[in-house]
Amino acid sequence: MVRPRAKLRFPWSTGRARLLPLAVLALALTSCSFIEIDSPLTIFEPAGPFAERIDGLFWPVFWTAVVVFFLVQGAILFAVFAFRDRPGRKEPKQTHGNAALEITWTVIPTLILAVLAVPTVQAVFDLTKCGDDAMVIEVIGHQWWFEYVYPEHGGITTANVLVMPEDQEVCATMTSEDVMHNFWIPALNGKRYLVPGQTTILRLQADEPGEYWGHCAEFCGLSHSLMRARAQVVTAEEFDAWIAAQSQPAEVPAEGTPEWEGLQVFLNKGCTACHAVDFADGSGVDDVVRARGTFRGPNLTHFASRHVFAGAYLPSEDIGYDEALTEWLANPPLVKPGSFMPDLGLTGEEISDLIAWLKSNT
Ligand code: HEC
Ligand SMILES: [Cu+2]
Repeated sequence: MVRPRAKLRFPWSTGRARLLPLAVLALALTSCSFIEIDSPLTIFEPAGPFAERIDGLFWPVFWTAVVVFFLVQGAILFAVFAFRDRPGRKEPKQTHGNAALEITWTVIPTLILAVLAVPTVQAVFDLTKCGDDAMVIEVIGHQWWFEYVYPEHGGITTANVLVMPEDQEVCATMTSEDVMHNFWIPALNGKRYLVPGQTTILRLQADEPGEYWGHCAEFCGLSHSLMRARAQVVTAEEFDAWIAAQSQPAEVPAEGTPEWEGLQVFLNKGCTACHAVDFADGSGVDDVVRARGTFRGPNLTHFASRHVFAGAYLPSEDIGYDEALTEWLANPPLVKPGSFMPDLGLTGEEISDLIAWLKSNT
């Protein structure tokens, strides 16, 4: 029997619509971060052993998938074209089920998955436990900034920028003070949750000094998209110098200077309800270190040494440091939606004095 043949017309087989598949492909490709080399959150530039471990799993799995994809799609296309209906062709023999074929196409994927599972499971276990020589740094998630505490270095407390030495494993010991967050510095390792009331760990290590960007990877509220992380990897000597500098208490500025005026604003406008600054005993300023475990903002003792603030979101490409700080102090929730630092109704002069004082906290 010769069946009548309908001419197939797909919407994309006519006119300008022919470009549609191309446009879809282009759109799909733009989502591949490796095309844009500058992308700070690319997973394709591992910078240390733990990220390399994951990268080393990714590529074999990827290429296996590529081979399977082309074999399967090739077989489908071959069947479609080789056995297509043609004038004069007889209806082929109809079959149902083929035990040998079905067992083959079940066993082969099972074997592939079993082989890939061995290094995968090994890596999962290896990345779950920190090494014995790792340096512990606590990472505490807040809406919307990361706090870092160095328990092996006198409990130095900082925010936004995780300073760590090169070639040294850091055991990030992580928790959250509010909702779930997720710490992710793609060049150094995969993602791991920060869970309130629990401690999770993440191994971090970088081979070279440099700046590695990260981001909170769990939707955690209004300003989740502005909750960034940054690892500043330095040489061992630079790290020791940083520890020494951060261990110093904050200095009390000379009376009458703008810095001193700024400190007065800080002490008298309610800032100390949320922000700690570590002054030396007997410095004449009350030691305003707050107990941990309560609601708090970033420790401001060495604020200016961090160069970024508000969850490493500011300053940004289009707004400089002083300008960003002015906008921040004038109305934080306007800059960072939902921010728990309120608009404290500061005057222009109070803000400029505060900035002078904040910038002297190096
Ligand atoms: C109710 C609590 C609260 C009060 C009061 C408060 N802040 Fe904040 N502050 C925060 C929180 C929370 C953040 C972090 C916000 C973020 O990044 O999302 C912050 C961030 C900051 C930052 C950026 C710090 C960094 O490293 O990211 C500065 C500077 C700052 N506050 C200064 C002040 C000053 C000055 C005052 C007083 C005029 C003040 N804050 C009052 C809660 C508060
Ligand atoms: Cu978060």
